[in-house]
Amino acid sequence: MIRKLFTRRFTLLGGAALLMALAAPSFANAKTLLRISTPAVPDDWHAKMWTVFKESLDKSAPGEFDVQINLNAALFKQGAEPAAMARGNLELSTVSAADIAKQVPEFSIFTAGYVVRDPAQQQKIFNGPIGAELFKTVSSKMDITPLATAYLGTRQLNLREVRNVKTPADLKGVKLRMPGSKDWLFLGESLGATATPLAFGEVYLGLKTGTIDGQDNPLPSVRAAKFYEVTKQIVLTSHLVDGLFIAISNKSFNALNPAQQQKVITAAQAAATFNNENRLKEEAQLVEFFKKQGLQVTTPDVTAFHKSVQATYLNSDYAKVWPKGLLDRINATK
Ligand code: KDO
Repeated sequence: MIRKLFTRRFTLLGGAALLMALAAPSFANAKTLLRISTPAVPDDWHAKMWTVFKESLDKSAPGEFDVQINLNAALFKQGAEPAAMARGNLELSTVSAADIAKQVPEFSIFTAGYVVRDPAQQQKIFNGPIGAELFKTVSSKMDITPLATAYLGTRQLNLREVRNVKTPADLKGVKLRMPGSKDWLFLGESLGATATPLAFGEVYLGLKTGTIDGQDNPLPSVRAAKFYEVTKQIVLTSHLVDGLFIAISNKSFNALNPAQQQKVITAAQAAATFNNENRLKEEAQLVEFFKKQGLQVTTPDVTAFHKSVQATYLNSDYAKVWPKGLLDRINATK
């Protein structure tokens, strides 16, 4: 009798355990997969911010999301993310103004040098009516929704060999690596250099071997990607107050319920805030760091760069597709 009871209990318990085990995979499947792909290197703030995103969702929606972070362009190559998101092969990424300009030509205004004045203005532009209007177009044309604006930093020149650079004329013949799209290349040319396209992940080797003479990036990325190890000079041109937009594929976003959508937005904003605060703080300290590493940090005639770059854009086809009054509205954003 006792034995029978024991067996019965055992079977019941065993059955329950078996049921739970069988049910487990479907619990796991019930989690919404959020794959992230970025070319960012692990030590850069816009890589670390994704951990903040993940932690925020783990806290606000425990067990609801499976956030998978892929750094170093491990999942999609740099620039391929928007198409992957539109197809539904990728849920989240950061997209640049140049990525957006490929499909929303008016957005090229933010790929132009010396348009956005500083990081504070950048946040006001994209968190205000200009951002709201343009993001609506982005969503309908690209099938992705920008959720928050991350400050990537202010782009500076970084050269392999020391050079006396005061004006754009001094960059004549310099093979300057730019990210691989026409808007980026135009920016490089507008600085007076010979722009050459290369993916971010190949820049270190390019500098080391001399296939390129220099590259441009914000100082925190020069540190995180260790470009200072293979270059001798930083020229503080401050030519682009650069931003990245944390974006989600519309397919994924529309599949979420309103409460989940709000949690994803909140997580993206927390990630951007983390990035922005840390990047600004670090950016202000890095000149000293690079000097200690033996680099020459020089200041060119920024007004000369500003004037020349601005004239190049205004005389180009780019300015023709900028909506009437947009530049004035940007300039008036304080
Ligand atoms: C770069 O390739 O120089 C760039 O800074 C361009 C940005 O838009 C962005 O893709 C960034 O690289 C990567 O996230 C790596 O930091």
